[in-house]
Amino acid sequence: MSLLAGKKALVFGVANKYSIAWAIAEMFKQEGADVGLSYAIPQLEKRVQPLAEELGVTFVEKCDVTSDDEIDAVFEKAGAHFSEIDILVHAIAFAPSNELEGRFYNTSREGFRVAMDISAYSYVALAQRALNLMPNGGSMVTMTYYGAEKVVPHYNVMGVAKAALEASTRYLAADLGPHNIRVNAISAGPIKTLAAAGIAGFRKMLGYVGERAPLRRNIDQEEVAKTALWLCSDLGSGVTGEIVYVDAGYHILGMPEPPEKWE
Ligand code: NAD
Ligand code: 0WE
Repeated sequence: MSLLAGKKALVFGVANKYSIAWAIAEMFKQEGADVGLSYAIPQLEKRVQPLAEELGVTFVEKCDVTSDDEIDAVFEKAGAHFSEIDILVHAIAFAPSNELEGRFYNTSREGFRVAMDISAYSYVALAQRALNLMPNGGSMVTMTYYGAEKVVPHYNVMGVAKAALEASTRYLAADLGPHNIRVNAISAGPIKTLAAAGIAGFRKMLGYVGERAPLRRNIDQEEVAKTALWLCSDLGSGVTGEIVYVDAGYHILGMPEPPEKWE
């Protein structure tokens, strides 16, 4: 098929083989794209480098998105390596772990700032640099979650940050549309990745959602990657500013089916 033949993609957010970003990188490579990878901290190099080699990816750079200098440096290197890019993938989120337990009203000023900076502003920061490498247009995609729109217990300040991320997706789409750059977000159902591993009760949450979602199951990284593929290929040419759900339909429910007859 080779839906991305001749395309160049920069993928941010690979931590290990379970990362959504990794599934997207694999699929993009399989569809003919030239892929570059970026990871957050030096300790991840030993995880990401072998994955990159497995794919034959030679552009692997560290970038902590809290640093404008590191973002500038990685895009300078990307410009030297790729000269132009067609695709930006943003699969990054972080809130201090103490903010993802207890009540939202206890959110600290610092926890709010960090969650917003890393999980929402970073998409804007990467987009403004990517724009300079996309003279012929392109496509950008980020990862969001339903906790942006409805209250999900303990998602707390991450829900607020995802709401900002989704609004940023729309403002970026409006600004970059005239440059023939499309900007979208994928709202994924829960998946057991590193970012989910530390969450108390995550397995129970997977069970709850999987039993009630219209498709009566959970989704996986590959299904997210397939949607990233159509959004970033010519198949998505008319779509921008959109939040696309890859959640087995969970978000359409107003009230889940009762387990048995109610009367
Ligand atoms: P993951 O832990 O594999 O990926 C999160 C990435 O964010 C990691 O690679 C981490 O290094 C990176 N990151 C954190 N702080 C950073 C910083 N300062 N600079 C650069 N990178 C930084 O987990 P994942 O589930 O693949 O998460 C990817 C995205 O998908 C996140 O935006 C997450 O919110 C979103 N998402 C996840 C789920 C889920 O259930 N796993 C559901 C919906 C959306
Ligand atoms: O976006 C996410 C998780 C993002 C995340 C995860 C962590 C864990 C480790 C952000 N910051 C941190 N900080 C850490 O220290 N998801 C959509 C997965 C997720 O996380 C939840 C969920 C779901 C779903 C947290 C509480 C409730 C539900």
